[in-house]
Amino acid sequence: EFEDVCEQTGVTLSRYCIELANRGIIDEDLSSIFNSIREAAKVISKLVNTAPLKQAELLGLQGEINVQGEDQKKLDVITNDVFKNALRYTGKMGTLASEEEDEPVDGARLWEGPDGSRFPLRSLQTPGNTFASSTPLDGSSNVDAGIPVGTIFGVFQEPDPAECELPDDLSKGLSEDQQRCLAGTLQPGKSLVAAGYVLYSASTELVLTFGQGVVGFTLDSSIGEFVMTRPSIKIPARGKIYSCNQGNINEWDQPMRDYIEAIRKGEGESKKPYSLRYIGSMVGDIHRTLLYGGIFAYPADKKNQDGKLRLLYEGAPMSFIMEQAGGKAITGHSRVLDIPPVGVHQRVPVILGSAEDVDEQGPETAPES
Ligand code: AHM
Repeated sequence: EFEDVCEQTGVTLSRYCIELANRGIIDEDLSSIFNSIREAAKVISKLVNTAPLKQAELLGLQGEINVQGEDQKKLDVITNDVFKNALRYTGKMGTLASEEEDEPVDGARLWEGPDGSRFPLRSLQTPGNTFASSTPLDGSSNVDAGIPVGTIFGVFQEPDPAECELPDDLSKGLSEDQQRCLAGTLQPGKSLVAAGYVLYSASTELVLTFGQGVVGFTLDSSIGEFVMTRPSIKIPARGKIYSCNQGNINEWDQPMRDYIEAIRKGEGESKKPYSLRYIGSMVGDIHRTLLYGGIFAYPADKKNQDGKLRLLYEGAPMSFIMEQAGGKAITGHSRVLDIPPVGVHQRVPVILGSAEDVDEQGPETAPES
């Protein structure tokens, strides 16, 4: 009977996670975290799809400014709550660092339900906590116009305490628990155990990696399930599309300007002129780059010396996915996944995509095997 069901639905994300857990590729905690991410993604997809019909409730500004000085949209705040609460109720999450939270949220606190009931969440004293980082609604400046947006997430396991001493200036004034929270949160991308994104577009696409290749699912809303549509995503070795905010070209350094000018005119290594495609939604721009090949860049510029994108919950998860698909991800100087974060909302220049395109742009930074 079970097989009949699978024949009708295809391989659902739930089944995929159960099978990986049965084979010991992921543990039950990670499987449970992904159950929550899946449910949150369905809710966010519904919110984004129906937002134009509920303008007063869902569209426009919240009237708050987040810790990075950006206006928060109503949907930024709502989707952050959806994502946070979905993860909290698993009882498996130690800490969540989010674009929309000034500081990492401690999953160890008792969580109070709307009726006053209190849910025990995993205590930070329990070894093997999970640390998650997320941008619940990336590209939200696009959302009022119905342009594609996304969710990005990364999952870390609790590091060995011996290996995660915080520098003095970061640990000053923090309790022991807070220090553990911060040390678990500030891990380099190469320590990610899973990462993924959800693209809310003409279809809702969920792409993930557990460090063994990249797999894509599409939401079948008739059955409310993510169904596997791309069992193994591999980025082409070279593409012919570049994706960046070319309006910033005068702010970039000379090598970046020269590179973009060269590929635009067909004077790059491939000798073919590249097309420009840029949505201004990282998830959409990277999804296209992953499937069609080419290069996506948000480089450092004169105004933003560290670029615009955030390391923990944008740059690192996307770089992990890109490398797992056979591509590369660099800052212009080094491999993004090697950078140890020193702040939760730290920014990083990101240049990622097809291996040959990234090599042409920057120094060779072969991923560690
Ligand atoms: P946002 O979520 O506030 O819209 O900012 C994040 C987005 C990324 O999705 C995208 O890559 C970048 O900002 C676009 O920035 P710009 O408008 O400077 O090109």
